[in-house]
Amino acid sequence: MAVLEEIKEALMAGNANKVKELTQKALDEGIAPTTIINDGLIAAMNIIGVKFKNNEVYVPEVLVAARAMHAGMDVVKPLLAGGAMEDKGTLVIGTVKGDLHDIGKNLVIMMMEGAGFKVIDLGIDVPVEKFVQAVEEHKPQLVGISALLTSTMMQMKKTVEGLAAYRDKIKIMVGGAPVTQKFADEIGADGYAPDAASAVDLARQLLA
Ligand code: B1M
Repeated sequence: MAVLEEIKEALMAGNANKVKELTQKALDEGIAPTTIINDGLIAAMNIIGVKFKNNEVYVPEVLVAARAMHAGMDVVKPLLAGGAMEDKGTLVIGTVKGDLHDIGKNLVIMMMEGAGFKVIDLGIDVPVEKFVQAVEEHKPQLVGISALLTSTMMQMKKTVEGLAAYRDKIKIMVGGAPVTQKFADEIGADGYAPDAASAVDLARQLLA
């Protein structure tokens, strides 16, 4: 299945058109959509995640790789009727109320999607009630909270408190530049990830 290797290379190079073309070629060769996703698209995104963690690639490379992954996903997704894709879990994520930073959160989303999680993105400036509403509606296993300002870190605490009634059903992960493991422990989150690739590792650990 040389085409899967070609998909991986094109994705890591951030070549969206090539990934799209090769994904179609793989389908034409009779390779199953789930194999293309798991052994091509997600596998390449995992490698990017490791490289990102090791500072071998940076934010722009991750963004173009994620865009290339989406281009491939768009080709195979329509063929996945009936949920043929393995369900890795659902993440509801948002940047806390008062905070408009979303670049880091969006990177986390791309990595999580790249790893096969379903992600509900609540966006920025998200009040506690909107997190609660989304948990009620989407029944996720994971809730992710991002904050980039020291002044909005307390809103993260309020969000964790607001989700108290759901703690037997959800795991809460937090992150963002001013957030630390110590702070995560203090506010009672289940886990803290310093970067987007670690967020995927953390999600896997929390659901294991
Ligand atoms: Co603002 N800003 N900003 N800003 N901004 C910072 C954060 C700041 C450190 C700059 C500085 O002063 N040196 C400072 C905060 C200081 C503090 O609180 N200690 C600051 C400030 C003060 C402000 C304003 C108040 C400025 C003003 O108006 N006076 C204002 C606030 C607006 C608001 O939110 N209410 C403001 C506005 C903005 C822009 C809108 C202009 C823009 C945001 C655009 C956007 O996001 N769409 C912006 C930007 C771009 C920055 C900097 C330059 C870059 C942030 C960023 O995107 N980093 C930033 C300075 C800096 O960091 N150098 C700064 C790249 C990103 C990939 O990293 O977000 O840390 P990061 O995400 C990482 C990890 O933290 C982690 O994974 C990501 C990928 O590895 N992560 C998670 C993040 N969320 C996670 C969640 C997880 C797990 C991991 O689980 C759920």
